[in-house]
Amino acid sequence: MRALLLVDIQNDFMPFGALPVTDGDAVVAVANQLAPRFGLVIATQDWHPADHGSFASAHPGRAPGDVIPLGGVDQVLWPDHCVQGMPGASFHSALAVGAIDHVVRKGTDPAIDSYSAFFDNGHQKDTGLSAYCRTHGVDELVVLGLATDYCVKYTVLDGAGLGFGITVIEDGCRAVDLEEGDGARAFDEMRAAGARVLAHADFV
Ligand code: VGL
Ligand code: ZN
Repeated sequence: MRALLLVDIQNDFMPFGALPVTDGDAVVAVANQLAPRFGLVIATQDWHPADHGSFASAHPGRAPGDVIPLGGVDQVLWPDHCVQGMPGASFHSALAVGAIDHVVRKGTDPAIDSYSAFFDNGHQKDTGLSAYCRTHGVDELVVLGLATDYCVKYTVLDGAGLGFGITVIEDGCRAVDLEEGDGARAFDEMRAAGARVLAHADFV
């Protein structure tokens, strides 16, 4: 069975948010169009404690965009974003949340980030998503959301590595693009890992 996986469609990743993704709000309509075509819809939320180690503010003298070691892996530092329970962590108000069957919250451990919906960035802890999918008979995931070059990419790479069939809806994703071309390169990496990349109009 296939499920739709909506990645981090949260206020702080919208153009008006704390970690703005250009045109990030364009993914909401794509999510709302596709959701009714799925028997199971899963959504992730980036869900950080206020002192999360991925926040530049947690490291005196550091600024967003700096890279430091965190939890044994290289970590890009970000502005404070998606703090648990704050408005920035909520789903975009136009997202059809009634269609969502299951929410996965990630990035809760202050000592390590979790871009992927499956594992933290050091691949030490499992979020429980793969077990949830297996329990519900899900072997195919259709993925869209924010951001292409971080949480979408690592979710897709981990999902493919776990053996799920993965389709990424290209026009349902937008990139941070810290470096120009990061989003396009992320799609190349996802394809190389075996993911299908499709426009939502071509998805059947
Ligand atoms: C994300 C940067 C930091 C994402 C989350 O959802 O892609 N990016 N936290
Ligand atoms: Zn985050």
